[in-house]
Amino acid sequence: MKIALITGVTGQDGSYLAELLLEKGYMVHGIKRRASSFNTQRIDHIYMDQHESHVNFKLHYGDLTDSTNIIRIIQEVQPDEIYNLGAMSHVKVSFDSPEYVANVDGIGTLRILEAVRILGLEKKTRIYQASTSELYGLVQEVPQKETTPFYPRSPYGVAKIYGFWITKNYREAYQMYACNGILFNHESPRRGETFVTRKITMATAAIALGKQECLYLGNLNAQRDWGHAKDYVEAMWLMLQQDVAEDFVIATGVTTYVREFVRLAFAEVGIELAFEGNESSEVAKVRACHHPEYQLEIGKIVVKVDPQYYRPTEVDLLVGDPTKSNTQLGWKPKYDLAKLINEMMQCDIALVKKNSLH
Ligand code: NDP
Ligand code: GDR
Repeated sequence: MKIALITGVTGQDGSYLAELLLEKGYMVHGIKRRASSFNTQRIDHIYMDQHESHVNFKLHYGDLTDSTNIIRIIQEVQPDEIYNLGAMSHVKVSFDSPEYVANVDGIGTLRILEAVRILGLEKKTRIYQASTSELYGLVQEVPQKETTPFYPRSPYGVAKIYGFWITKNYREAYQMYACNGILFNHESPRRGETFVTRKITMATAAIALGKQECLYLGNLNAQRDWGHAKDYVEAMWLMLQQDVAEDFVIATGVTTYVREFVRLAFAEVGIELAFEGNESSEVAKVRACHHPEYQLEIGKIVVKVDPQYYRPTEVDLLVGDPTKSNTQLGWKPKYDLAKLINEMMQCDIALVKKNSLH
């Protein structure tokens, strides 16, 4: 039985990856942070009571800022594969706590690599590092691929660039099997509520059901290459099953404006929008309602731009070229944007209805 260790197991990707590895017959260990209230909602459905006889999913308390604890857990678990998904992952918030992000997202990666080396596990343990399309930042080339130069635009992107290079350096210096997945944005019904896609689908559901008046957003002109997290964790696993460790771009190859994502989410509940104004004064009004259940007043403003959500430096356009992962890993996403938005909207409509009952 293969043994995997996942940092960030309580996050969006960690939860889908844990499910995937359990399905594949792995013994899965995850690192969770101590919090003042429960933070395991995304994995509660796969967690089994430790007193059951057959337990193949185990959680350990830990934090990427604490080397002693990282070393101790890796020593205890002796993993065949480590997936380093733990991070302060919000780009806007990284401007508010830049030193913390450097510590967790940058040095945290070093702590994992060093722990494996200190414990003499270089030949046994394969490492996946959660790198990101935020490394590309300011547009240098479109679409972005493995050879495109990096130009990060946030403390998050800068911290992750350290994680990228230290992973590559340990691969070259110590012949470790360590690779970077340069993943473009991926979403799901489990996406954190403050990322733009989930913020939109949750608000659209609440507005359609009469529980919220208006959705306030920042830059509607940003373009992102959005995929589904379920497809992307499959690529993480594939990257650790190759003969030679390499870095791969994981993307759909299709980019969409934030404004268009808003339009598509409202269209899912039969609400047609008309956008008016520009940049910081833009609004979206209801043009028509085609769903018998969700009837809003025509002309009602349901989306407004609020510049407080702008970032000091923005990443305007991301679109990945997945040719290398398509050909070398045989990876192809099963979800397109329409299917992703449909799933997120269905889940958020159900969630708002459920919460309304309490
Ligand atoms: P989430 O924000 O949903 O999850 C992040 C996870 O990291 C959570 O489990 C969180 O714990 C944990 N974490 C945060 N700080 C620490 C810390 N100091 N020590 C240990 N664990 C910590 O992110 P995603 O699942 O979306 O992303 C997974 C990884 O992939 C991240 O590294 C992210 O930067 C990267 N990435 C994500 C992309 C995306 O589009 N989703 C694209 C490219 C890269 P808690 O639950 O307690 O907060
Ligand atoms: P991103 O995701 O920064 O690409 O990072 P996010 O969903 O936060 O933003 C995407 C784009 O939407 C614009 N935007 C808003 N964003 C948020 N969060 N809230 C708003 O109200 C809003 N309005 C407009 C943003 O300006 C941006 O252009 C995500 C994270 O998962 C990272 O961890 C990961 O590395 C990258 O994707 C790839």
